Parts: sequence; C-alpha cells; structure tokens
Amino acid sequence: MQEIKVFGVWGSPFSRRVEIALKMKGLDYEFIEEDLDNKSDHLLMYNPVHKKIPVLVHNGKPVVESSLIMEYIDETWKENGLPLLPTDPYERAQVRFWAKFIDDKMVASVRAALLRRGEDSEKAKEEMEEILKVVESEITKRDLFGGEKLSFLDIIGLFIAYWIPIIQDVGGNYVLTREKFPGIYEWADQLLDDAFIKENLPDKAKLLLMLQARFGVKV
Ligand SMILES: N[C@@H](CCC(=O)N[C@@H](CS)C(=O)NCC(=O)O)C(=O)O
Repeated sequence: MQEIKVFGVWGSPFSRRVEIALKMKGLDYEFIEEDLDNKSDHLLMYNPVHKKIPVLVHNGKPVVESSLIMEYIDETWKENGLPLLPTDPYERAQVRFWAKFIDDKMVASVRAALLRRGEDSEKAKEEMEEILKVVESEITKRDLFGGEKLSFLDIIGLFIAYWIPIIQDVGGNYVLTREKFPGIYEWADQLLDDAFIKENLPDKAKLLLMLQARFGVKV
C-alpha cells in the first residue's frame, strides 16, 4: 500500500499544481497544511535546501519543486490516466523550457512589479510586460497551451491565468490587461471555465484576503 503526502498551503499556486496532477492521475493523498510563518520540522527535514512548500512525500521519500513533482507524478504513475507531458522527447523539451521560463521569469517578476510602489516598481512593471509579451506570443500559437486536453503547461500557467489577476487586485498595479494581452486572456478564460480546474482552485475572495494579509497591501 503506497503512501502519498503533500505538504502545502491551500492558496499556493505551486501546491495546487501538485494536487491537480495527483487528481488527474486519480491518486488519493493526504494534504498537510503548512504555516509558512512557523514551518514544521517535517517541512524543514524534507526540503532543507529551499524550506518551501510544496513537498510530495511518496512512501517516505520527498520530492520538491512543483514542476519536478509533476514530472515525478507523471513518470511514477504512467498507467494512470493520460500523460501530463508529451511522449515525444523534442516536445517534452519544449514543455520543460516554457515551464522553466514561467517559473524563472514570470513568477520572479510578479512581486517586484505588482506588490511594490515607486521607481523600482515602474521598472519591474516594464520588465514584466516584456515577459508577458513573450508568453502572449507562445500562447497564441496554441501548440503547447490550451489544446483539447489539459496540458502540463496549462497547469503551470494557472499562476498567470488565476493568480496574477488576483495579485494585481492586491497591489492595485495592473500589467496583465485584456487590452494588451488578448491571447493570454482567451486561453485563461477557456482554462478557468474547465469544470475540473474550477473545482480545484482556491476561492477567489478568500485568496484575495489571504494575500492582502500576507503582503500587507490594502486595496
Ligand atoms: N519554485 C518553487 C516555488 C515554491 C514557493 O515559492 N513556495 C512558497 C509558498 S507559495 C514558500 O514555500 N515560501 C516559503 C518561504 O519562502 O519561506 C516550486 O515551484 O515549488
């Protein structure tokens, strides 16, 4: 009998990626909610390098970093449901490239651009806009995002589709707008309309309150 645990936080886009991947594979798991202001000994033991959630613990062995956890889930439970990553090695490499781009560039730019004020924030907003232009051009091609079935990058991209608009409301800074990025919004609208995705996203009002409290910015 296998044991699957997820150490996470209900409102985290990274925790949700792992939960969504496990559910797509039809797997049961135990979710352990962490308090990031008072991290548990388990979290520090399982992720001693970054000390971050999410951590997947499979039969006592930890795996960290949400996109790597998704790949682990896909490889470990190959027989369960559809593959999350394409089977073709070239396509897999493309998917990994964009997942890394979103995590390294997009996620990193958001805090500086959306949750700060002043000159630095203006520069960060310009940088975020440039990164979004790259994403817009890739998403519009519809090869890797927004296909018939939910893709690996759709799940990674939920950060853009769902979290960024809410973070914009938290900070009162708007970079990702429908006018400037119609392709991203078209993809996001379709993705967020998916019944399975809707069921697995945190409540918007609750998330907004949590982010306001965490980042100390009032709307
Ligand atoms: N690249 C990581 C990011 C995970 C991450 O940023 N987790 C945040 C919560 S959303 C965290 O644990 N922060 C705690 C800290 O930085 O001390 C992933 O994809 O898993």
